[in-house]
Amino acid sequence: MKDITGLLGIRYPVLQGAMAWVSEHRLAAAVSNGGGLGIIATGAADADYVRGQIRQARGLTDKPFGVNVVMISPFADDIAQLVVDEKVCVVTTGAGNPSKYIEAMKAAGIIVVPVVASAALAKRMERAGADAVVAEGCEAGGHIGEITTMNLIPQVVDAVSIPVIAAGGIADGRGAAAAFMLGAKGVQVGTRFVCAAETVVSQAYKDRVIAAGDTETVVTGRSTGHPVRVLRNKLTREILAKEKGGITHEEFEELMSGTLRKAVVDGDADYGSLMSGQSAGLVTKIQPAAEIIEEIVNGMRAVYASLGEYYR
Ligand code: TUI
Repeated sequence: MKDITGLLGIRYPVLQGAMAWVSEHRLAAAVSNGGGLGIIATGAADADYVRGQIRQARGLTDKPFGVNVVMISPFADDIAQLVVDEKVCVVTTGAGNPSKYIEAMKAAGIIVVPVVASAALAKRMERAGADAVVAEGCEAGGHIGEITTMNLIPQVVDAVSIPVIAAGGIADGRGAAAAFMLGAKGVQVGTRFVCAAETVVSQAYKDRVIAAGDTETVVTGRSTGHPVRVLRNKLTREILAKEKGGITHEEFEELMSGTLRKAVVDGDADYGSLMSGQSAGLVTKIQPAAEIIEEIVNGMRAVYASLGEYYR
């Protein structure tokens, strides 16, 4: 079973999901140095900030790393041009359709891997020239689609010929092995890396992820068409109550503005947006990124070894 290590130039088929404010150059470099693919999140940051991040990452690793472009960012055009100018190895995209950028990125020699939440968009990405897709189920943290990973992965695998990387709900070797069973050729892990030792994430945010059980996340923004999975807190209680009463997209955006920074940087676990996937319940400690990758890979090997008993 060929995985995506050859395509991406990495040792293990494990990508670190882009997480705004969380996956800046230090985490991305640590993941790449650990044999996975680190990905710098750009969120709603401008091109100058992102250029600095790329250059600092290059100072910390000589391994390939990626940059994520968020389609709903006001700076998406600028970031798409920047990654071409900087000739970054890999670009992933999120929260929209990146078709218009793919040709220029491919011409610059970039491996382009859009994140999709449906088989229909995966097909469109293949036609537009994408090298692979990340199919992200709604167990993931942050901005999500509608379909669970268990159902999305095999349907995307059937819909396209390019490699499919699974995301959403994968935090250990068991989840990774399950994703490969569904036809994925790699996995992307987000939430567990929130608690990597190399992140700049506030201790309060990390503590909440570590303390979280299986039912600790909620989805805000469903009523306004921008569903985002986060850990429940005072902010989500107020937002969800307002959504029940009816709130416009603009009012919602106003209330949420700056709340991710509040969580990651300021450590406000009550009124910050604690983006997290449902796999928070599987995250039990802070550990170096390289150790997280090793544990996932060794866990996968253990699953495969145990399967032998039944399928030999
Ligand atoms: O993109 C994500 N997760 C995200 S993006 C994000 S934005 C942000 N938030 C706070 C601060 C700064 C930035 C937070 N979390 N995951 C990938 C993903 N993409 N999930 C779902 C989708 C998606 C959804 C709809 C992709 C395409 C789509 O429709 C495309 C179309 O037009 O058909």
